[in-house]
Amino acid sequence: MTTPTSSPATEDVVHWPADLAARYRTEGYWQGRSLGSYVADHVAAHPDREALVDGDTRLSYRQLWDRSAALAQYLLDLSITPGNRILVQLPNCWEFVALTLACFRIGVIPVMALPAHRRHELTHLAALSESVALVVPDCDRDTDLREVAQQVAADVPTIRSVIVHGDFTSALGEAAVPEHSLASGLATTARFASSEYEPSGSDIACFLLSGGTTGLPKLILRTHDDYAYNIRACCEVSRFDADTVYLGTLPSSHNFPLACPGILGALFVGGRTVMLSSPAPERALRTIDAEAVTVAAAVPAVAQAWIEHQREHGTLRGNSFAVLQVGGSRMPDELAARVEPVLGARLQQVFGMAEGLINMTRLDDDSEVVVNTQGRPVSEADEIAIVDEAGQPVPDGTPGALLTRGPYTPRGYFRAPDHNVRAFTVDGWYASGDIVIRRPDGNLVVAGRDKDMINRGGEKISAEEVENFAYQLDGVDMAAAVAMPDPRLGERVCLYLTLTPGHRVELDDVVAAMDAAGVARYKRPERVEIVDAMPTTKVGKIDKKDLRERIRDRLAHESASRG
Ligand code: OOB
Repeated sequence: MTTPTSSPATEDVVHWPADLAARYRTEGYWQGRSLGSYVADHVAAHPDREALVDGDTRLSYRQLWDRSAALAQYLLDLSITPGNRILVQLPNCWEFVALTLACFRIGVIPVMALPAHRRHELTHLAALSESVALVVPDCDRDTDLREVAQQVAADVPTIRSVIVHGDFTSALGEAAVPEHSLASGLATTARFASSEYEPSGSDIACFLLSGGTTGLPKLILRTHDDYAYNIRACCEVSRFDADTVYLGTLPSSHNFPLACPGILGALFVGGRTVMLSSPAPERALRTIDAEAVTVAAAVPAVAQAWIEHQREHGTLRGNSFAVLQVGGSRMPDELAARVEPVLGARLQQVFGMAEGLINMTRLDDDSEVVVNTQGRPVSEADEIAIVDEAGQPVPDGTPGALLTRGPYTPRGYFRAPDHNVRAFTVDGWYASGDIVIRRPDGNLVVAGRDKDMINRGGEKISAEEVENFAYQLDGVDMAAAVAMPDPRLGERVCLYLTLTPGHRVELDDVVAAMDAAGVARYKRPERVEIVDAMPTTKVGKIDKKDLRERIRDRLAHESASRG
């Protein structure tokens, strides 16, 4: 342990109770192995089998393993050592997989930032995790991420280096810390002894990000043991095997495409992953045929785009495509019913969370279940409770708040004791904030939520975070961000404001304030409604239910009057 930041302090981490941890070990849920070791088995068994495809790059298990060793050595050479955190923000590319494996092999902990994150989010995540390095692409659309990374490094004293993927040659304005290139990392000769670095099952494997009901995302600590079980349980339910060809097209740092079973799942079973930088329908459907993809994962908005594209253009002609997993936000039943007839792939609904619990419909469920429910827990060791406002269990068929515990659902967020008190019960149940109905057959239907979040096509936006930006504007008295329905994305952000007399605030002003603060674009409100007063509940809180209904009715009225 070479620096003060080399391992998180124990008080920052909430562990499973010792008796339960012992049970999870004895019963084989936790196998005491590092995530990398599961992939290593396949490297040894069939080194030449193809593991990863990204455009023209095709890597066998052996080649992927060697590249991850080179990157691991590179991290070590940069004095990034076991227990250190690094903030990783990469698009879907083979280097993401090689780097993730590199971290898993030597116990460096990747913090899985999203490609859309900008200075505001990256600074918070780097500071909270005390990251020692940032790994970024050179740019994302029109944003120079090298510049952004240096701004973050200037604000977060633990950061010692920035590692750039892509063009690295042009001069940089002002550098707070030295830049290095991922390409030179890949050219490094590995010299480290694997056995010296092999993490144990209880070591931290990675940090995922919470969907965000509070101002800024919380960090979810996943251990090698629990995440490996998450992946294995999902592989079993999704029947992943050596013949699986998985299309990784949702942003890989999300739990769903990463580990449910996702990219890592395909590598756990000796299958193959095809990385695609965007889920745009034409290319995605062509890739499914060209690479004989068997399974893909999509959010409902992406599934809808694929279905429409297929109907119009008939792009998909082959017959490899067996399963389309859909999750991240509620899939309308009518859309669910169109998947198999149009795309020829069986639908698997996935209702999961980065905090743990994953529910899935089963591949041999009746169509009625697959179309109308979001499935059931993937593990027999998952505990779920559906409760009313007093915390009492509700009968099947009645909506209630979903609580969960289990071998891959951690007991607390990292360094968030105050928030943990609210998000977890004293008995360690995680309050998901989802309102669900359990049917007598055990399948769950997501009926709503009681968390203050907007789910924009699977991307989660904290209402509080948007409101905080509105409050920075002159003349804003009260602000309330709510979901407004959208036929494509499911929901978008509508911001209700009350203003001090004589002031004017428009959508552009809010967006400009968020842009100036370096906030990810997907969090931008897309409509502002000015009202004289906010409706309030009996206890005097802003009545968001009322606001959601108002904007829903208004949109319906506007669309009716457009004809
Ligand atoms: C996935 O993970 P997160 O952490 O981005 O978001 C979790 C939340 C859930 O609590 C729920 O509110 C919503 O996203 N959600 C769904 C859903 N899947 C997720 N709501 C309705 N229907 C669904 N099928 O989104 C995630 C993680 C792993 C696998 C799949 C999704």
